[in-house]
Amino acid sequence: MIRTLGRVALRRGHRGLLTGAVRGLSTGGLKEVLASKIPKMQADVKQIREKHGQKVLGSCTVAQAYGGMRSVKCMTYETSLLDPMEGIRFRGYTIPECQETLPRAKGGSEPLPESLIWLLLTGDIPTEANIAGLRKDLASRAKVPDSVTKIINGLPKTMHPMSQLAIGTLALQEDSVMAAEYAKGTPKTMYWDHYLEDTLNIIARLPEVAARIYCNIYRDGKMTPSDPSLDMGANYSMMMGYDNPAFHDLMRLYLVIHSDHEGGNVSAHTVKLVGSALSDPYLSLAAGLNGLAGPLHGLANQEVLKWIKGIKAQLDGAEPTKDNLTKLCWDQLNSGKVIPGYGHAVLRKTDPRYTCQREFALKNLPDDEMFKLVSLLFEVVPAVLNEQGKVKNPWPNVDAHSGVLLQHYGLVEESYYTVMFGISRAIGALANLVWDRALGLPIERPKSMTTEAIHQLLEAESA
Ligand code: CMX
Repeated sequence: MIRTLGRVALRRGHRGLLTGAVRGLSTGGLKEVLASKIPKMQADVKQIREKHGQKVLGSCTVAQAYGGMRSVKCMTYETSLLDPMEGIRFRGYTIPECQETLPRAKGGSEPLPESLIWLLLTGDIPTEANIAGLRKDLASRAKVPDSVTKIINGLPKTMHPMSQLAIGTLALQEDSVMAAEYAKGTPKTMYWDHYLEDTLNIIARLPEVAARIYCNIYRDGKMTPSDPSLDMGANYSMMMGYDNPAFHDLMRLYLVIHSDHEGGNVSAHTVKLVGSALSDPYLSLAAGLNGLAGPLHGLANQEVLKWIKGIKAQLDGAEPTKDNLTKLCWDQLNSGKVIPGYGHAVLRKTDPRYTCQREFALKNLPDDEMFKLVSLLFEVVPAVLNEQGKVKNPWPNVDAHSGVLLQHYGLVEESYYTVMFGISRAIGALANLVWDRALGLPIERPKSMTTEAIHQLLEAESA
């Protein structure tokens, strides 16, 4: 099949793609699909750049330059797009549409993460056969080298799980196809192929690295061996010691919804930025994970659970009410802290990633005490934040809900939560990175200004 595709590519004159299509492992049909789509997309982007290169997408004000570049349209990102009111679309599909359309595990009710990997990489809803091929391919890549396991096992148990995940990702880098091929002088037309190989190897291996970190820190190092015949959600859960099918379904949902949130967020943009220097996917992802580990970004899921546990402790057995929760929210704000899990730099409505987790809870754990607390906070926090009058978006984001679901099934160690976010974010950010290389995007280099230079600009304009 791969050879046939190679011949077709040669006939069409895609010499770079020919070599791309014939090298390495079969990817369960995935590489073939990409190889057929990339030339069309390359031609489309070439035409847009030639014909409309001077069209202005947006401007950048002084306020935006000092203000975290909010809303400045200055990059492309192919795998997802975020609308402030509607929320995320993965390759054009909303979360409810993904839940409806993407293939599920037998007996499960949430989309398979493998189906999202296919969707993000190709833009197509996969068939069952596509998924079977991809799972087989990922299984063939899943072995984590002993040297990597040794490095993870040697880390102090007190080191934060996110630091361990970044180290584990870097330890895997020794196997980078891109790094090895670049050293040999691979042509540019092959970059996407090498990035795809690395991406699939990372996606296949990272769950075991993450599960080992979990078991080392919280379970005396006893890890259930990987069973690559299971889907990614079930296998990752089992390796961590969770055999409840409902938890496996939650894990599938978790891995799908955290995967991608367009290109401007800290983790996705870091992966894109670092990758633009042709740093291989391991190096790029490790950098992105370090951004995800910040409390205003992915670490917020840890902070939410800590905060909610603190609320419970302060209530000291008293029934949570709108009144006592309102007071505790003000205490949090008045102590100079943010309310974790609320607000967003782009969204201006409740995050659909929050909503789908709430629906999961309503279906599976409606009587959970912590879920009831989170639900009551949903009624209280937006009013408090609105009254405070600073936030642009008082509504909950993805992190306001995830921990409460996990703790229901026994995963109570909140310092681990961001690791799971990282496993998922790897899927989206790396899928986009493959396309960045396929489209030949150059190294990123936006212009910065000093305050002195801004003064000079203003003086020149007023002269
Ligand atoms: N609690 C208290 N204050 C908040 C707030 C919150 N949840 N969200 C925003 N604010 C404050 C900001 O700190 C800012 O205050 P200053 O003017 O004093 O600096 C002001 O409101 C305006 O901020 P904004 O424009 O509404 O929000 P930003 O785009 O600057 O920041 C975010 C977005 C997510 C960092 C912010 O809402 C926040 O800190 N939320 C809590 C942390 C969190 O949940 N992060 C996870 C986001 C999702 C993710 O990436 O995983």
